[in-house]
Amino acid sequence: MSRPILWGGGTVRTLRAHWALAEVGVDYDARLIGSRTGETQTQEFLARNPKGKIPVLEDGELVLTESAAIVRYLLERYGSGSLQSPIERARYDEWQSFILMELDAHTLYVMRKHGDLKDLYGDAPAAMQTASDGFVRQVAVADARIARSPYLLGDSFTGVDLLLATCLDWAVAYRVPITATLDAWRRRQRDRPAYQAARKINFS
Ligand SMILES: N[C@@H](CCC(=O)N[C@@H](CS)C(=O)NCC(=O)O)C(=O)O
Repeated sequence: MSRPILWGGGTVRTLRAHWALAEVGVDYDARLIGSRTGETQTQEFLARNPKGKIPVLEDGELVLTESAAIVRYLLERYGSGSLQSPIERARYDEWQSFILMELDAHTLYVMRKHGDLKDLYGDAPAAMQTASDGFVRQVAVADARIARSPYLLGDSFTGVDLLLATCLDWAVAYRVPITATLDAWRRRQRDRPAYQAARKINFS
């Protein structure tokens, strides 16, 4: 079978997919098209993802969009430990929904819209502040969890740890204050060789 192809680079969401590929050690072709460059709007790309967004993974017949779905697929398809029981899968889904909605979409992405992209979405200092405060309030549950467990689901690194670490990186880049516990945990994830390798490719 041909090597997987990963489309997209340069953002936190594309980093998630590169990181998952590095974790499982699969060789792949990186097509490092960028966000808001016009490269996500070509016929060639839209044929793969009509949403016009990166990342996109191609693996054989499978064309998969959405960074969290790509992470979960890669770790389950090529990784050593997959989620075994309905309860483990439920807990994974619970963390994944929380991270994508409360940390990524409702707070950090609001800051992106009214910060970096304010020319498009409008300057809204109050929205920036409430989003930052909202992140701090919501992420407290992850803080409490990792204060008593090495990873969100227990003793092993899973896709939801990868998603959380990327949101913490994103928060730090936006100067959202995070606790010493969260920052130490984030730094431990950044020490993973797969994270380092993925960052080099994603931000090259
Ligand atoms: N929910 C999607 C969001 C993907 C997304 O919004 N990607 C942005 C870059 S981070 C993008 O491709 N925007 C279109 C563009 O900028 O051309 C995911 O997590 O994969």
